[in-house]
Amino acid sequence: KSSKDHENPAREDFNLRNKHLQKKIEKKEPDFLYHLGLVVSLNSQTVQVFRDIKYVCVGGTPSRMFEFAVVCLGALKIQVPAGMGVTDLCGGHARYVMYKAGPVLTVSHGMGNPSLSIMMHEILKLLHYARAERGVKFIRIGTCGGVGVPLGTTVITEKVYNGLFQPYFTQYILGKQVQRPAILDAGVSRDLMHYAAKSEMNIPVVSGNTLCANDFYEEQARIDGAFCEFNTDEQKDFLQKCYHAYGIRNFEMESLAFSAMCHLAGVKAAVVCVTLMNRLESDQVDPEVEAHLEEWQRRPQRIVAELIKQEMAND
Ligand code: R2B
Repeated sequence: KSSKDHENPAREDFNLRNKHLQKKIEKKEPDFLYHLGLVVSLNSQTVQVFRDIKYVCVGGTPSRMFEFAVVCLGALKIQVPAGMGVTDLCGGHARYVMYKAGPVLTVSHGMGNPSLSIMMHEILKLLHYARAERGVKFIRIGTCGGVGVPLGTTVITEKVYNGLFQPYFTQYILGKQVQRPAILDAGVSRDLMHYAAKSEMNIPVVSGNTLCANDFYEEQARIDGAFCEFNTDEQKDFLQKCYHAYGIRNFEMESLAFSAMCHLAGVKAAVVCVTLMNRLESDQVDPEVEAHLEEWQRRPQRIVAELIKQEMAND
């Protein structure tokens, strides 16, 4: 660290609690971020481009994250040099895609906590090697199943629960269960809610709790999977319990690992997802939703882009 870095608290390292990684860095050994397809080391040329990142926005699909990078370029009025498109910054054979729009990094994470967690390890290390600001905000934008809210509603998550209604992400490490608190940043969520609720946005939005499942079918109380060993009364009881006893307004599959890893790294995080169905009414996405899908999927993007635009204007 330079002495200047010590003066600026925002330049503190991420909480990467890994003494082995620290040794690797001290020995100036390169690190292969295999799933991003990048070989990096502290301050190396490859990582310099990530140094000014202030927002990391993640979402399931590559195309949505490309789209969001384009949305951010527009919101921040950033011109891409002529002839240069928005290009994927991941290397060959990568499992994810990653785009940069000024201070915003948009990254795909695939489906489920395990897929997201691999991306998070490598992105956190990448930002650490780049000496990016610890004040960076992580925001997940995605789709989900709503619970008791109209289709197309955007849910901004307050608390995240696992399938046992516990607010932590469980990992099995060296044959033991390790429970990591799944904590989001109330301030970022509140700011997102503020921008989302502006009348000109015209976006139905609620703040509520999220159940993060490790499966799309049985763990989300669907009866239309290849297997189902409960009846429809049990299904209804569970869904009612989610809504009334736990304030759950949506189901998705990544917010546990996302919030727990952000909390562990000491970065602020929020989750903004649009509902494609109401689980109190159906298990499947209605084919008629197809006509609205594009506009609905843009809703979390518009809210997050507005937050970024306003914050960057006040920076
Ligand atoms: C929402 O949509 C996907 C499942 O269809 C999953 O990634 C999620 O959380």
